[in-house]
Amino acid sequence: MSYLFSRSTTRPLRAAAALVLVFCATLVIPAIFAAAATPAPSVDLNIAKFAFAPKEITIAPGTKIIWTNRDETPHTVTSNDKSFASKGLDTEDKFEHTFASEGDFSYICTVHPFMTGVVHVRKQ
Ligand SMILES: [Cu+2]
Repeated sequence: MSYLFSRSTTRPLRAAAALVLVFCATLVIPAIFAAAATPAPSVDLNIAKFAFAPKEITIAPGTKIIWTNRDETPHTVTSNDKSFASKGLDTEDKFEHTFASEGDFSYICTVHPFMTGVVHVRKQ
């Protein structure tokens, strides 16, 4: 009698456990793909005619800026607080930096210090 009783109760339990597993999988699997399919936002910024273009920009935290030197002359992207600094960038060289936290980040080209730019990082 006890054998019959245990058999009749484990079956529904197993079925319930299987349902819970399937339910969790339907929640977790799409979340994994969504996370993988959402890259960090990025913004392209040019260095052209001895200027950063745009010279001033506002972005959200976590955004990556990619500078590309469009001039025939080498330039750098060097922050005044030294939180980021490129090497000398030749024509079409790129430099990227991701801004994790809020703040105002001014930068210059160390070869031509009259070239200035500023990145404002603000929650939007
Ligand atoms: Cu320069």
